[in-house]
Amino acid sequence: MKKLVIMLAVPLIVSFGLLLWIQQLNAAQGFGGDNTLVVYNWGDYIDEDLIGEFEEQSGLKVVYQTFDSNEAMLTKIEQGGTAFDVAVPSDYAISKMREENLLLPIDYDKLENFDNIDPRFLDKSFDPGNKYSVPYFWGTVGIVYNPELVDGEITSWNDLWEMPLENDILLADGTREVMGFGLNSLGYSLNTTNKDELIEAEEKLTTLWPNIKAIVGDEIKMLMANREAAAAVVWSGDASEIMYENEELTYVIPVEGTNLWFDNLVIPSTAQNVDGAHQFIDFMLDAEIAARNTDYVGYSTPNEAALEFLDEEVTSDERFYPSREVTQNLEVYENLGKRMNAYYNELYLRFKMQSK
Ligand code: N2P
Repeated sequence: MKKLVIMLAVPLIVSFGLLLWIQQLNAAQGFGGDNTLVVYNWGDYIDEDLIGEFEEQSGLKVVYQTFDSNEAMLTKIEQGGTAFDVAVPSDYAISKMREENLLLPIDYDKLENFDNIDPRFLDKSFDPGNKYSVPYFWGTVGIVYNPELVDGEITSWNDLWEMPLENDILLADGTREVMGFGLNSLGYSLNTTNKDELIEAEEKLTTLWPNIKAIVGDEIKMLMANREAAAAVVWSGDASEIMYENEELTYVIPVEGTNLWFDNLVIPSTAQNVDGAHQFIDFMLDAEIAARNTDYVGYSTPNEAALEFLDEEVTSDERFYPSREVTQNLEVYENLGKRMNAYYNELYLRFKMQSK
């Protein structure tokens, strides 16, 4: 009898396990569906408790995947074979995805909480009328540094070259970010398409290698908190997150200017659960949910209604919530087209290969 039970149970358990495994795999590979929602976001860019709460509220199972650059996210979606229902590209990547018909329009009848967004963050040139995207976080690129480890005050990109910072700088690994500060340090636009300027920027960046300790991803926050480096080129939200625990650190928007960026929620055209995607976007737009998410990830929220739930010390800090006067002098990345993007990537790679 025992034998018979085992004989019957084993194949049953195996096939049940196999079924579950196939379901998970399908969702991850992009064969989502009505009960699943596949979300593709930057690493360290959500309070993961909120995913569970959304699942409970919506009855949907969220398959959550992350990327670490717009370029990686774009390549994956462009290649096809995925079924992300929600993704979080930045400005210039949104414009590129729009051009390539990779996005579905947002159905505003399905969003109750959209009015929570500060109009300052709407109707940008990368998505006029917000036809395809809803603001998620925004910020700048700048320098976070530890005044105890730096001899003097850092105010400019050129300080990275000129101050005694040997083997003491970390860089966030991003083509536009690194090429951008190289260009800005020379007084050029970070959207230049002038090849001479680009080559000059790449050559100047190469001379920074003696000061560069490493080019890294999200671990930049941990490394700075552990005093592994004196300064780092980071997105403002990463600086704010590090500084929350390590008050001696500070963040500066360099005097030569920098990038102002916007990350928005979009629905890729291959989505299998468009209704669920809208539910998720609306959930993230709720004032209290947005406040909790902001508090957790440390980035700046475009959700005006969320501000009242946040620490005023943070939301009134001009380093992280710079005023219009400051942001109007900063540059948003433009979509430079396939060939120019490839050229930026090529130069960035060449710079990286010359590490000491
Ligand atoms: C979060 C990265 C945010 C990217 N880890 C800024 N566009």
